Amino acid sequence: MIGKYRFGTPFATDAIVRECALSKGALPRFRVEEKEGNVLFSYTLDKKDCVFGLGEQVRGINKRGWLYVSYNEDDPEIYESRTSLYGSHNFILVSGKETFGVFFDTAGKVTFDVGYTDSDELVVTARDVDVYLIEEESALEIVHTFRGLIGRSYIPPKWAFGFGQSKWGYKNETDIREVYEGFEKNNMPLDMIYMDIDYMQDYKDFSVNKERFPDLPALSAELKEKGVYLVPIIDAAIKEEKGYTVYEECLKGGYYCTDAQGKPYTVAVWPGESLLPDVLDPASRHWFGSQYKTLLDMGIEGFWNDMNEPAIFYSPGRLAQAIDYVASVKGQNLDTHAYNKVMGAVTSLHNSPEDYAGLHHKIGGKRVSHEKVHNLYGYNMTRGASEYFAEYAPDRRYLLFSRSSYIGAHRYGGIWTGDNGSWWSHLKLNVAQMPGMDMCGFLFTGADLGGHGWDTTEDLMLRWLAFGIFTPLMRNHATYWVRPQECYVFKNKDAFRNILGMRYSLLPYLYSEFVRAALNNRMLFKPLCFEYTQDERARTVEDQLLVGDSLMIAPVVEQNAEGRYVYLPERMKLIRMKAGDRYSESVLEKGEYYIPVALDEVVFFLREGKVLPLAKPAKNVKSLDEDHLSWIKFISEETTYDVCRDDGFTLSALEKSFMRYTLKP
Ligand code: MIG
Repeated sequence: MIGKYRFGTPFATDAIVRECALSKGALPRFRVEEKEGNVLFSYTLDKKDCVFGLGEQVRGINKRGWLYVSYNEDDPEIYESRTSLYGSHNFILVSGKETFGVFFDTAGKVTFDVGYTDSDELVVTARDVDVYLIEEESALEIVHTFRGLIGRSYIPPKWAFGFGQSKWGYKNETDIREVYEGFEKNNMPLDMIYMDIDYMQDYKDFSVNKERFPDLPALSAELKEKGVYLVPIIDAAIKEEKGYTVYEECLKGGYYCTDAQGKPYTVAVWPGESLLPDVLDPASRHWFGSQYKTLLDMGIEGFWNDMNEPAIFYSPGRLAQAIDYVASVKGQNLDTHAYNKVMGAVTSLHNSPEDYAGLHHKIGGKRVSHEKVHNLYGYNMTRGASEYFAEYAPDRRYLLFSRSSYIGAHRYGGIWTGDNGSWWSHLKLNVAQMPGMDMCGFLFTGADLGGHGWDTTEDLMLRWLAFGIFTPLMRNHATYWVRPQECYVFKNKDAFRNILGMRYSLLPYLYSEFVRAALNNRMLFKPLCFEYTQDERARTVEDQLLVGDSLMIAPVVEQNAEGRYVYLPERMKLIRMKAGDRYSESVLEKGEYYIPVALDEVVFFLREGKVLPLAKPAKNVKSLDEDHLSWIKFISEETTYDVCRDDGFTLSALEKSFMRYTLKP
């Protein structure tokens, strides 16, 4: 059951796909009050209530006990103290004494005080917002109804479920070949090599540096032949440079964000002074999307959209002011406060609220300040690309994922969780983020495995990969200034080969479960208590997840740990695997266990009454042999399992492409 309640005059976000009439009467369950132009929605939590959701956010699976702000933010220092990340996913599920879901659909800022100010109070602050209240029998059914409201999740091509290697700093064809050969020589599987901003000419979108990549189409074709796809990055901003066609077209068509008077609003990012395409305007969005053609024509079939919060390093006007200010104190004896003011003048330039207020979009013929619609930018950049792909090659699936997002973007692409750190705490965060993102429709997601910033270590990399083999987007990515972390640079190569190989063994299962979850608006990663609803202990489990219908995982997320404590909410079969071979399985009763987990093995749990198909480890998705599956079973009667065996590229064939297997005990 869905109720819809309107407060103020919200901008259309296009988050929902099903028309929904406004409900009569007041919003149930919440106390609603107005304060300084905002609307406050308050709900008193019972002592044992949990609050789930919020998609890509900081902290645990249960969001209770912290303050969360939906205001898309590019900040690579993801400390526990943060309140915003790159996405705004305003759906929460209160579970406990009463169970219900609420979606706050607004393009602007929303604050979720989930027992932060007062441990028993949930207070959501927004303005100009449509509130959808969803009531069903269970958490899973609430999520299902919500997902029906927001529409079907994006499904990438099958090769995108392989493993991808990335690092900021692969600057030319030689570097890319070196990565390919690193995997090839070490007999490690690989499906994608990512290209970061260095492939471009002077950081210009849709350009290729000819010296570094003399023949990108040839390179792409050659690697594809070997089963490896090149996946370039696309940044939001367009360099201002006379003669650069993309810029010239942008200017001529008026496809840019403006100031309040309608003049182009210059911002500076990687390419220096740039314009932001006004992706909130349908014509501009279409134009921006059509630019991907340049790379599509070169044989590129996958993209990652970056810097689309949008990130702004500075704007020339404000930079000039800052420089003037700094110059004005030259020669003065600065005390700490005065010195901090000087520092602040410069460090406050990026992503500044003033620039967001100054930037304007065209919406319905009117000029609207960016600050009111901030959270929709990355969403619409990705939407533009996806809508264009559908024109370019109808029915073909492309790989596309974005850094910034809002609910609705889940129909057009996946997301990655941005610039995490090579910290054990971020491996744990990665685990906790998965179900929240699933609830909000973002099924094709993953983190930078091994960590993006700071130096990783071999054990962290292995543990992270052992979790990452379960995440739909499986990519090892890092920033340029950290030590190398390609899988083949480490000492224990067998361990890496084993774990990467396991991804491919599990692919028939993971892919089938993913496609089914997407087609049926279901979750792929579930908190334990969503299935074991009567189990009080399950409600407190923050570092174990159900993956699809058959499996439970309990990743090791601590340095030097040789195993971990695991809670089994029911009888399960413990499976230990190495390189696609199961070498031990044992049935454990419901309860708490200490489970040893070696660095080079993958351990998971098969639920009772379920089966798991396995393939042999493969070099890449293209060469995966799904004609010869083996099965792990924990059944006492005949059971069926449907494996998705589509061509891996087309969209319309998916529903009819499941192959049914009948398994005997
Ligand atoms: O300002 O393109 O999150 O994955 O490597 C940094 C360089 C810009 C941020 C992305 C990261 C990428 C990096 N980008």
